[in-house]
Amino acid sequence: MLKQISKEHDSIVDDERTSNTVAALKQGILDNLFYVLGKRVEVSTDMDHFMALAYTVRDRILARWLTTREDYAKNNVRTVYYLSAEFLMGPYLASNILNLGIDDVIRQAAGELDLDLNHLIGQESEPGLGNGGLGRLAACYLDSLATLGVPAMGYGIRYEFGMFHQAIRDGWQVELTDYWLRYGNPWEIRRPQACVEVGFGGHTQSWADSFGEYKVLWTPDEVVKGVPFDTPIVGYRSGVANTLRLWRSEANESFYFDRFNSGDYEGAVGAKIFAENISKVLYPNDEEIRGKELRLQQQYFFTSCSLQDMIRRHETTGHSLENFHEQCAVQLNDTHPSIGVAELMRLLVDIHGFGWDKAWDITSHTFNYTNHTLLPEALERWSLPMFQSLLPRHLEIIYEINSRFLSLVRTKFPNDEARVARMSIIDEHGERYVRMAYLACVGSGHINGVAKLHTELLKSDVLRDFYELWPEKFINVTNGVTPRRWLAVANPEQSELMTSKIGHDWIGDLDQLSKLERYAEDSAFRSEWQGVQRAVKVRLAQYIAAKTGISVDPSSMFDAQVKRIHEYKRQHLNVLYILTQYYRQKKDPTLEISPRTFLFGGKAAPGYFMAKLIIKLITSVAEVINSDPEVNQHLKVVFLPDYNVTFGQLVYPAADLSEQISTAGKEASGTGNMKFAMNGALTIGTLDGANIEIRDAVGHENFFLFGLTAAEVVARKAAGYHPHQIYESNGALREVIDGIASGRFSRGDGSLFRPLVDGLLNSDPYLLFADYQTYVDCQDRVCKTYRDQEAWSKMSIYNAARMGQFSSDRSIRDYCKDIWNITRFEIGAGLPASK
Ligand code: GL2
Repeated sequence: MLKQISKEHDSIVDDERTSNTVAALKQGILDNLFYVLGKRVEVSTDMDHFMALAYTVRDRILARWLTTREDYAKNNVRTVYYLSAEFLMGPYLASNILNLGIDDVIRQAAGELDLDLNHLIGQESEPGLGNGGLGRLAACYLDSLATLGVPAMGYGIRYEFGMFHQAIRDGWQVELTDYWLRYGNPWEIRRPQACVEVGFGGHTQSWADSFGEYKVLWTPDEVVKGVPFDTPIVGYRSGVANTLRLWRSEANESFYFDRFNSGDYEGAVGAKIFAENISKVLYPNDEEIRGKELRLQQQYFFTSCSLQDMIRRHETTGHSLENFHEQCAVQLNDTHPSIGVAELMRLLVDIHGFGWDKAWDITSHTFNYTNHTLLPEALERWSLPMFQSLLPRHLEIIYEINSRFLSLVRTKFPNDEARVARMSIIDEHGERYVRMAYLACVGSGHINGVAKLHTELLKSDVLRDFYELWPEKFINVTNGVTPRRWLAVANPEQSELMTSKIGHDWIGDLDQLSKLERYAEDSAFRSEWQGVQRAVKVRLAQYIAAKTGISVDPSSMFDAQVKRIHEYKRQHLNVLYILTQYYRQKKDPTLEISPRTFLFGGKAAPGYFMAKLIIKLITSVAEVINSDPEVNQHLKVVFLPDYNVTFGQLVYPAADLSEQISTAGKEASGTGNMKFAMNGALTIGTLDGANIEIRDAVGHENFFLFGLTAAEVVARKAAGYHPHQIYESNGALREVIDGIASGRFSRGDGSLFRPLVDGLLNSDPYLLFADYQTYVDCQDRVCKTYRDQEAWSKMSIYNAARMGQFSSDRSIRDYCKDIWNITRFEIGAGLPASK
């Protein structure tokens, strides 16, 4: 009976209720408003309308979501599991509408209900479940996996509080809580039946069983429940909807009530708090993880939940765990989930009864590791006592992995104990630590960097010993970004123009953009291109005025640096140039300079004093320049508060110039650099991260290059770097630095920026002074070029047309081919075959 009803229901789902006619969509919005939100039209708000529309769109996703899952199971497919502590998804509505291909009908349906689609899209607050590039990359990859029809699932944490909101008060960053779930989340579905349990603390006991086999029992102190929340990830017109499964930690009822019933009220409440805290908040530190126990709890929590879930799924499709690695390719997005290596060993050996060697064979063929950073302070390590008290069984397993691994090192490199000490997963120098990157390297089949230079530096420096041991494990996969969100959704004006010339295939195949190249020489096209750029800039200017009260001139050059605030990214180098221009203009008001609007956006980690001071410097300089009538006709400086994905969608399309000015050898790849160039911005940049590949792709003549190379940076430091000498010998630089130090930009307070100025004069670890003059000279070339709008537009078109390789579709193809061994893509009905 139930079957019968369910069949009828399916056909209704496919045909009537969720069809894509304007009438059905209108009905869907009204029904969801009434039946799901419990609101009558007359009293409904903008937020209600957004929610009703979101549910209406989700209704159109459900059938393909379930079918995708069933098809994967039926076809016995090898599946990619992308484990990431961060998924910075951005708002879903516009992207889902595009990927489903229902933009026109939805717009019409909304219009007929007197609703403005763009306005509704603007109501969605984004889930800020990531810090920056790393989390956003994970989101782009999910989009591409679904678009290419690759069986895949993202696993992470459903943080209750995401990345903080940034307000600017008196020029300083202030952090405000992000309660993104305030109005509910229309995209997710809670799946309580798929809950798992995760243990923490306690002790282990070992014994030999009746066959003489060594057995271990771990008895944790605390057991928490992981509850999955699933969100569909719709592929661009691929018929596929994959799943993002995020885990929420909750108190395990039986543990909780046991304590409660036995009168241990404090213990009961403590257990509940312990459990619920785990998925409470995202750590807002980009690239620097200090020894916070809660962070390790988070990492183990979501990794264990995910591996248990994979094993359950694997077994329910009738497979033996012996071939787990043939069906499951697990990607570690940085070291955050690398505890998974020890956890899978534990599950296989302790729970499922495998011998060590077989378990290791499965484990080391399951995982692959992506490294995302060259900064030494970002390489995670956990103090041994803390690790031991939280994960005692895992530490034993890591000791065993390490001892076997070090024997291998000794065999390969006899009589080299220094190497053995360097490579040990346990850092024995002084206080003892577990080195998570090493655990990831030992337990993974492949190790990849995220841009060519980055991978080379991993091989020659950060992971050199591992490269010498296992050169075949190392591989480069340069990052990419999804053209769906970053062009089609973010820049409808430019998209429409491109589509009018080359059709819309570029959205699913970004290499098609090369067909635009021939239009670069076409002056009629260039003037259309300029018109589009102008319209997009007007949109951003209106937004800036509304948000900050600053009026900017859309015909000035929009020069943007939006990214996390970090010394290595050198937002303050940009400020040194702005002040150089300021002094030039003050000295000679008749000086011809192209009007420029400098746009900054980005958050500083709450405990990172220098980054916060850089924000204060930018806002202070902005205050002086924007209110000085002698210069504010030519120069404007804007700090855009609370930079996030939504905001990025406004900024990337509107920029003329993209600032990618990190010290060479520090930025692993960057992905903002790609988003800007795709949208036609020209780059001023160093030879760092993916800038190098972008420059090669767009043509050296279409890229403003300056600065030391990574090798020169190292040589310069080795030779003894004296920033003070540069300051002494460069008059313009001296004037700028003295100006900052004097309090000229801080209402006379000469002490405010002292830490920043002293840091530069005395050590300047990121070599701002060494790159200062070439940066200024390069900026002068930028100004000159911008005066010739025809030349600029030509360069801009070449930039956009040559960015095909920076689509995340290309990156995902690389991962499939070189790392995951998934070769066939058949979109829709026939899915990729198993290996
Ligand atoms: C980062 C790198 O800094 C950045 O260069 C890279 O583009 C992204 C994605 O690979 O990863 N590493 C990191 O820890 N964060 C990044 O953005 N937060």
